[in-house]
Amino acid sequence: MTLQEQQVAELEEQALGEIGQAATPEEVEQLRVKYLGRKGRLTLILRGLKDLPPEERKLVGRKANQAKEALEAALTQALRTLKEEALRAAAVREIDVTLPGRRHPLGRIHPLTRIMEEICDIFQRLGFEAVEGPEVELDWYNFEALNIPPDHPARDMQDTFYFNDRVLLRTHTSPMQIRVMEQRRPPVRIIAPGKVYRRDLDMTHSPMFHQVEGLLVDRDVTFADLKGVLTEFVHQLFGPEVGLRFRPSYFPFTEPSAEVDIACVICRGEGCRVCKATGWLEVLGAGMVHPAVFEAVGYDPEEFTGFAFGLGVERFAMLKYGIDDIRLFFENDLRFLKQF
Ligand code: 2NM
Repeated sequence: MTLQEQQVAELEEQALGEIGQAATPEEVEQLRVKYLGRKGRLTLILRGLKDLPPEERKLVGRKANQAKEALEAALTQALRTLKEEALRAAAVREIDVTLPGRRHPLGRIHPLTRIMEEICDIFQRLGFEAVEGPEVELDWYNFEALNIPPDHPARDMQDTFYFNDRVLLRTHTSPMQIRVMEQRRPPVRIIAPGKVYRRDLDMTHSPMFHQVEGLLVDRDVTFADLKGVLTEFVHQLFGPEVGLRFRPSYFPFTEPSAEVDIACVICRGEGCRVCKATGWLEVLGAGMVHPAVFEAVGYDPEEFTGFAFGLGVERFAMLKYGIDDIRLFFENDLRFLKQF
């Protein structure tokens, strides 16, 4: 081996050693310049080949070119390895398992949904089955079968959303009770929760609101059963101390009919703005199912009696949470909803 060949071999060995030691992509780049740059040590040797005698030029040239290829391969490999290590280190830094977790914003159950579930739970424990049905109803189910004659004020265009003279948005959930009675024989014990629609809008009325209506039909059902069930319901929802009173009233679908008041839950009966200084809050309508309703569904009113009741869910929620404007339930303002 000539002296020149010896030098190339040593240079290659030194360079490969240094490349193996390089700790960063920048250091690798510096080594590329040092050996293969325009004034690099191997570049200078290759450029000096032309001054060598032909025999030596051939031998040293081959050796130098092999060294150049070896260095280029080593540099590329070193760069790739270092970049992979850098990426892996960065990933470890980003997935810091010691960081406390970030909290996701939690949704909440809407106050109306909550009250609705509480109400249904109480009646379900008393043996009532919850049934749901269409909000777009037929005149028959919403009015006719409920003993509401064609000239009754409740049918007025002022109150009811009509699609045509037979099809409408239900104004109460009692149509479901007609549907169930048409399909089953007594005993019937159901509640019908859901959305209802009336042409009405102010602080205490919304064109869409929620009702729960109940129905119990069997042999020998009396007004005392009605009082017992509603008293138990009010006591479970508002507390066992709350007083009730049943006032005579009128509904086309019940006879006799009653309106049910509870002692004002705001002032405990002392008299305040919410109870208009009466000490009482009207919270339920109720009564014994009218014989004409039983006849409409094919029940014999001589064989069966029953009671029914209805309540507005928004009113209950407003009383329970002290809310004075019904529209708050439907604006979906998070400042309101977050409080529940
Ligand atoms: C009320 C008040 C009184 C009621 C009656 C019926 C049916 F279908 F059995 F006839 N369902 N709901 C009723 C009775 C509803 O809401 C204030």
